[in-house]
Amino acid sequence: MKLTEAVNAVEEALPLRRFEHTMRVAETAGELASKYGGDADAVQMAAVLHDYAKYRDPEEMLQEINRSGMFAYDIEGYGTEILHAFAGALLVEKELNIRSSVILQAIASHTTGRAGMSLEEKIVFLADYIEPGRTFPGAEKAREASRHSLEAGCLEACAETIRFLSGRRLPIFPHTFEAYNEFAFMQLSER
Ligand code: DGI
Ligand code: FE
Ligand code: FE
Repeated sequence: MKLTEAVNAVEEALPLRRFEHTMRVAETAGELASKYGGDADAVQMAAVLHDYAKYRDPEEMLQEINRSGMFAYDIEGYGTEILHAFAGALLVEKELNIRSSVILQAIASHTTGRAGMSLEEKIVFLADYIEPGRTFPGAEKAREASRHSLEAGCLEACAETIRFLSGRRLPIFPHTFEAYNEFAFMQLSER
């Protein structure tokens, strides 16, 4: 699939505001890829498709995820917000015939992150967090850190997400903690 075809597919799948967010994520991801490297084409494609499943029915997404065997444990209790990332990867493979594991993995981890993210995954994860339309607390700090390194930016994004969720006493997906720890260890070893 060509990038322009992917743009058309998400324009159809998403309301305008979400489509505009998607385009800003793609632009931000492009900037990060030119600064930090990675497969720029894969990064672009993953950024364009990252929220493809955002407006699907949570029950259907959960079924899709459970059927895939992607997780050995039940992820239902972590809430519906994280489902679109995992389901998105499964659905772009199924519906849009995307086969690149680099692209699929970057879509799957864009919400929760995970330990051991590839360069491309880190870029999409961070771009989603710092695109210019993001005004929540922590976005500016993550933007600032991302000028220093990709990992420093990801650390801010993980830390703020954990703060946000724990502040609301919401469950936090283990991948987010694992990603946070990896980036925190890295930061410590640099001091
Ligand atoms: O899809 P976007 O809005 O562009 O951004 P996103 O994919 O990062 O989703 C953000 C939402 O996901 C936000 O409401 C917080 C939620 N979220 C992120 N990580 C976790 C989480 N929710 C739970 N319960 N656990 C997580 O680890
Ligand atoms: Fe998302
Ligand atoms: Fe997004």
